[in-house]
Amino acid sequence: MKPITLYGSPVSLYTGRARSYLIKAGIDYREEPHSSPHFYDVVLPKAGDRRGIPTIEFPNGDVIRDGVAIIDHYEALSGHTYSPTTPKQQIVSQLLDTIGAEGLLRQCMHYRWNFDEDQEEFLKFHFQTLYPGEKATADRMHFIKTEVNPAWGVIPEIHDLIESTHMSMLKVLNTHFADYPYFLGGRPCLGDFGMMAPLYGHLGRDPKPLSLMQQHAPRLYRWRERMNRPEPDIGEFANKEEKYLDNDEIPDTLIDVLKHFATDFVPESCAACNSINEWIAANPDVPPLTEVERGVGDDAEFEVSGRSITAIAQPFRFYVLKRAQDTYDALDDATKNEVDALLSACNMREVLDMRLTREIGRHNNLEVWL
Ligand SMILES: N[C@@H](CCC(=O)N[C@@H](CS)C(=O)NCC(=O)O)C(=O)O
Repeated sequence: MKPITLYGSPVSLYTGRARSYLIKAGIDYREEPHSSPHFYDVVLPKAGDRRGIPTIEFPNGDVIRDGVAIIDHYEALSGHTYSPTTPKQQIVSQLLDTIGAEGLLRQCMHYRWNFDEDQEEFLKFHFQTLYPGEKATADRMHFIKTEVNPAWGVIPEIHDLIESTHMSMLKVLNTHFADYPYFLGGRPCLGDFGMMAPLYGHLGRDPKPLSLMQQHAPRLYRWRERMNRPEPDIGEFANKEEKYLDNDEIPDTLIDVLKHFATDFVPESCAACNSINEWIAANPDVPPLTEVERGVGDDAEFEVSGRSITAIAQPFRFYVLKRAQDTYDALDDATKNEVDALLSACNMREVLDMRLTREIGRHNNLEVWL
């Protein structure tokens, strides 16, 4: 069988999630940038005309755009090999997937764009590949620094907060991965792949945050290495069983990780949900199958550790989060109580109630309002 093509980049946040999945699932692929005439002329029209990575192209010409959709495709084909089947582990995996893909953007963007002395040349090289030509490269880098960063709340006033949050995150993740090779034991779950989005392309590879991870969180660095290797790569652990923990266990070290994420993820999700729902209420005439924009409505305004942050409200976060909410809704009352207790202990219970009032689906390779 011919390999599939993965349009992506080593520096891309979202490519990191799909690539790791393809490696672990043993799917033969070849990676290339999304800047070729073939991509623009042949692939892009099949990708809903939305230029983005990761996008994959099959040998027969079929195309899937979006990392979540790529993993959904292979999970459906394989009988959901990387989706835990017990309720707490399934919900935690889906939550980690959401937080990884959408909840750590400020750390990712700060450590990418605010350390020029350490990494300007590195970034220039990579962005040249994606946006060929000196001017196109410089324009794109300038645009991200001056437009995207502030829109996502990365402003000088909170650089210190982002950095202290990052150092605490390294600590809790390092402690977890000292005891377990993956989030849920001896085998990666969807949450591991979601977490590879921020923790590989940006925070585990750009020179500045890479050195922080290697110095302060060597066991987390090993996980990030392990996640891009086809074998389990768990030789240093006494327990070499390649399976999720027994009895639907969520270890204390993972509760500490989730508690850490809650400090930022819960207030931002709450504010974004309110803002998007206000927009939905004010725009009832948006026709079904309209593309969901990256940000809608007023910016989300919220507080983290007593500091005010403003960031665009991104519906995609809730498209992914809905999976955990759907899993919860399908449980019987006794199991719901157990999940409630677990998520309360993680300060995360509220996220199960943060729901958009209009559903998001997929059509023509785009996320759309249904
Ligand atoms: N929801 C998408 C997001 C993909 C995305 O935003 N990718 C970024 C790079 S990490 C991108 O493609 N930016 C625009 C571009 O490079 O053309 C996914 O999960 O795959």
